[in-house]
Amino acid sequence: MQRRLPHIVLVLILILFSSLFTQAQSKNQRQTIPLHSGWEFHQLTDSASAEAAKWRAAQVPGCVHLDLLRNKLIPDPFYRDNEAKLQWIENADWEYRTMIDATPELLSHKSVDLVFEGIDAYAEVYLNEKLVLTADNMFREWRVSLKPVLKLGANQLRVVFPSPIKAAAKIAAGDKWREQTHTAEKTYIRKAAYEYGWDWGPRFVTSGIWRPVKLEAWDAARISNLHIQQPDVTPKLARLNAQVEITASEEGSGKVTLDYVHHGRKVELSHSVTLHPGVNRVSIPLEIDNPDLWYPAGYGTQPLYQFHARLTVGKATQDEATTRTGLRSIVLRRELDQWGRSFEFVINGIPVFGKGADVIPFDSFPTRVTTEQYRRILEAARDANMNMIRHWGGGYYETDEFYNLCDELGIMIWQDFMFGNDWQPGTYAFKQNVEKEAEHQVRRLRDHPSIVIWCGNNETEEAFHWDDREGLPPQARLQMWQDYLTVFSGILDRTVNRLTPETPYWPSSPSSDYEETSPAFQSGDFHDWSVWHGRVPFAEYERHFPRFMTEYGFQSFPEMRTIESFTVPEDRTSIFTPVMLAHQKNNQGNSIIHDYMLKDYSEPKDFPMFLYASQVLQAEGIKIGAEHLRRNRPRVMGSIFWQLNDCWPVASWSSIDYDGRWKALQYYAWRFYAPLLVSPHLEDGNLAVYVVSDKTTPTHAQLRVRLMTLDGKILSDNSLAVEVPELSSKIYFQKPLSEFVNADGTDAAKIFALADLVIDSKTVASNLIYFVPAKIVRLPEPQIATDLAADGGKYRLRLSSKALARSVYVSFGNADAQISDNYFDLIPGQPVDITVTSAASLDQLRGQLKVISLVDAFAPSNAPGATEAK
Ligand code: BMA
Repeated sequence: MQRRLPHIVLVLILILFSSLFTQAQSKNQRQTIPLHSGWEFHQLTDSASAEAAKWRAAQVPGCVHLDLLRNKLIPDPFYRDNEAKLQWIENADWEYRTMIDATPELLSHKSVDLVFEGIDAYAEVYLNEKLVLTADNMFREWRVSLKPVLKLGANQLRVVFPSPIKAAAKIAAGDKWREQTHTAEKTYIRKAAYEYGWDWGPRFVTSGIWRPVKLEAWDAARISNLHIQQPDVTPKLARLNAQVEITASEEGSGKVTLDYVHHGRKVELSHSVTLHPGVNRVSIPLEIDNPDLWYPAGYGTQPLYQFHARLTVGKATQDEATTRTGLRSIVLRRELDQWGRSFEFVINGIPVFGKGADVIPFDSFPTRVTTEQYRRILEAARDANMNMIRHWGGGYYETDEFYNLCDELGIMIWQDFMFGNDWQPGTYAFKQNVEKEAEHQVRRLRDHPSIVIWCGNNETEEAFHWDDREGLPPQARLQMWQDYLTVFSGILDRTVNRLTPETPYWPSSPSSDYEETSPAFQSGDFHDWSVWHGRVPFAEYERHFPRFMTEYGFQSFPEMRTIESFTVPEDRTSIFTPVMLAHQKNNQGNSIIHDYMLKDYSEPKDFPMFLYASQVLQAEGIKIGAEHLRRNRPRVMGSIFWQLNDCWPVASWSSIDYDGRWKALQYYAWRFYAPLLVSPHLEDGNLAVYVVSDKTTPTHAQLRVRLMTLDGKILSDNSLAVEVPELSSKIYFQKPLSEFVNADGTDAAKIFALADLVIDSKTVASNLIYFVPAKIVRLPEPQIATDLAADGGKYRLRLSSKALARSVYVSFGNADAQISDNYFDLIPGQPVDITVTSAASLDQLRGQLKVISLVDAFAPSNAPGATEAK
């Protein structure tokens, strides 16, 4: 028998070999060392008390406000009216520090860089008391070589944040034009605009190392960027270029190996490179036959390709990089047509109607946003049949995680550069700063297939006419406009074109690309604020025909559970209590809601009912706008309402509140953004029933149109077979109103029309319409019957009603329950089943179940229609 080495010896030998091997490998390979531990912070001012000046534990990435909160030095910033009490923080100076342990191994590398993926925003960075960096832009990556300053052993890294308010004022003072242009001081530091407060957000001007910070040690060369350019993508063939950017410290020759997997097979390509000190660019052309194309949600799947690049110089691997992308072609089609110039996104050859909402930051303090929050909100967008969001310019460029999720969910992104409303400085230094920011962000984000457009700013083009700028001396105005064009139709446009030529660029939202001086709805995108800011009725939406709508909205309150999170009972007596007003950031916002409420319905009977009715008011209003926009495809090719989410608990235009709870609008969006929409509409003295299809194949269906009394009597019932072409909107049923309204002397306030689209006996879309304004309709007490039963691991709730019940709202008190539908209409005689998912028992749920509908929001004597019906 042969002698065998004992098992343990074999294992030891293996370990020894593999460690030798990894050491040999890592000797020259770029090393990344996160610097997230050991941080401390304190307030830095002469007058600071000993207590404030004490060093305390800090979290990096993070910010001053969260560190103060964690150390219990401030109360919860979102609670009641605490915001006002915390304004001192922005005027103080702050300091952070940690230690870097430089080992001989670290110092043996040719280069050791300190890399901040983001610093908010004005900061001075010292290593061992030597100033190594001054940062003034939270949207840039900052990289400095520490090699000359690092010493063996302990090194102190210190980051000083002077008050951003004072730092900005100092820089602004250096701009000789400022007196004439009235450019706001804060804009001289590139910092998220919403930190200074917005009409939905509190003011928390914070400071901090808000993105990861690390050391990067490398030798001959490192891969500084990997990008997959997609010059020509068709279903048959994708012609791509892998662009590998290599930063080298010395002359040399190397090899780049690129690999990816296609249809289960690994493909590997190699390319020799001659390296020179500095930046080297390598382009590796590749072709993928029958590529798996990436589609927006609703149009196909979202396959993603992972590309991996390895750089070797001599025998040693110097660096590796990966990037993930989806293959698709994008055209922003802008062709002359009978209405002006089209504005439609054509993805893989399909003109896609953009359906969605504007997205604002997920929190006033971005570093605490969790993966769950991103998922919850973005999946909710997808679940509500949205295929596009506009990532609004007053916040910050989101995390990789956010964009990855959008890629996976098929949510297209209209990506603003981060300029929100304010006029921007025109100094040369500012422009250079912006160019570097754009270069960094576009390079960082360009492989995300979800980004279908880059846009210069939010409403800055419009802002030229604000704040009495019309009255400025002509010479100043000319200079300002010149500066504007340099940034938004020069620098940013060029940067996008250079770095991601397949992605369209648009100068501003809204804009007509300078084709219109005032909105004529012929060209470009539009923000419709006639409703809300202009205080006109919701019906006004139907008078506007933008080619692409990027903002329109109406506020509502979050539901009671969310309100309870920041209030005490005395705050919850009316929408006008001081704390409720502190959580309303739009001037007069609660009064605007109240005015519309009285105009469209009447006074809700109490505070909880006001919250509910405000959500219905919002949802019904936006529904008018959204259906109008969809009915008008292809003239209109996008409906992005303001806004999807909140950054704190507040009364706002959002459809999902800060706690992630869906408002009525989110459920309504699910219906009005469905791929098949049936939309009854009163026009030219007719009842016209449209069917809108976003499907890419024709639909055969039955269209059923019924005229009913509010208490359930069917007055007429029409059914017709319809053949709905793909990607279309058309009227399929039309009748003069006189036939409905005057028939049998029927009172117009007591009837409604119901349109259903039925495929294989299944109703796939349903919608109703009154013949008079909602205020005149006197809804009967519906007496909703409920039946809650266990059903598999879930529950089934059956609801039925003898009379029309509008916006039926099901809740389970404090029990957490997921409800498959809510804020829906109950048609008399047509029971509805919804699924309830909850950990609570059947008895608990039964005990807490509450079902209300619109009539319940008003006292009977005061209900809509009460006076008219007498
Ligand atoms: C537009 C947006 C936001 C704002 C919203 C509501 O101006 O771009 O700036 O929050 O309207 O007023």
